[in-house]
Amino acid sequence: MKQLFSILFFLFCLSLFSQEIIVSNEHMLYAGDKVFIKTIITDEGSYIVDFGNDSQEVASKDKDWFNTNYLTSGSYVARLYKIVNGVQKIVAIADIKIKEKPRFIFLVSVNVQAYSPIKSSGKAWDNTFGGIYPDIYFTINRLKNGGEIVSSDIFPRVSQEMLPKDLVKSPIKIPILYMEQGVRVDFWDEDSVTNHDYMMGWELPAYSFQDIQNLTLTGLLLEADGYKVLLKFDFLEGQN
Ligand SMILES: [Ca+2]
Repeated sequence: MKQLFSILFFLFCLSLFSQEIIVSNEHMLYAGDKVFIKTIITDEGSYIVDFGNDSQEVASKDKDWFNTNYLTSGSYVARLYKIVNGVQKIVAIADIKIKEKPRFIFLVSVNVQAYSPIKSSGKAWDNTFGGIYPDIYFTINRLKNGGEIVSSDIFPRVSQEMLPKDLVKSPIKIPILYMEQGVRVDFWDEDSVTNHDYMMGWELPAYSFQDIQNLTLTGLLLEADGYKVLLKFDFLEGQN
């Protein structure tokens, strides 16, 4: 019984005085990105956190948030040292894995959830022999220099009842650089006889790499004038 109490007391002391290093944006760590690191220090002692990339900072109970970056991909170890009588003693470590920054992002889904049932002129999308529904496709162009990145397949006669409709059959590869410079996405009704009818478009502004990472988590909902389209992006591990 006495031994059990000793063990419990030991564990209690350990929890009270244990120090930790936590890497906050752990799910996506790319070379060159800002990496947030938090130390958990429960006493008033002097500490040094070594990020494992040749940089160190003083840490304490009151200074516990840090950011650093790792310029090349690979495995790193961050260490927290406590300074006791001038001697550094490791009290916590954290493994940090840095991935190569991808050069491409993939558009994996373009989900049309709503579109205006009539053209801006007030007429149905197609004439009587073509049916009243639009034959939808989309294009993506660079904002800079206007070059076309993709023109999708045509999805014939997409009725309101068919919604939501995904217009991506296989992932579309887009250079990160283009996303960083900005792109625009436009939706069209294909017409074989006359000019294609313009449906709706959006300008996607210049993104930072951090914004692009967020897109892969949250997608991008485009909405205006009766149109609603959800774009989903992914880095598709191993395809860069
Ligand atoms: Ca048409």
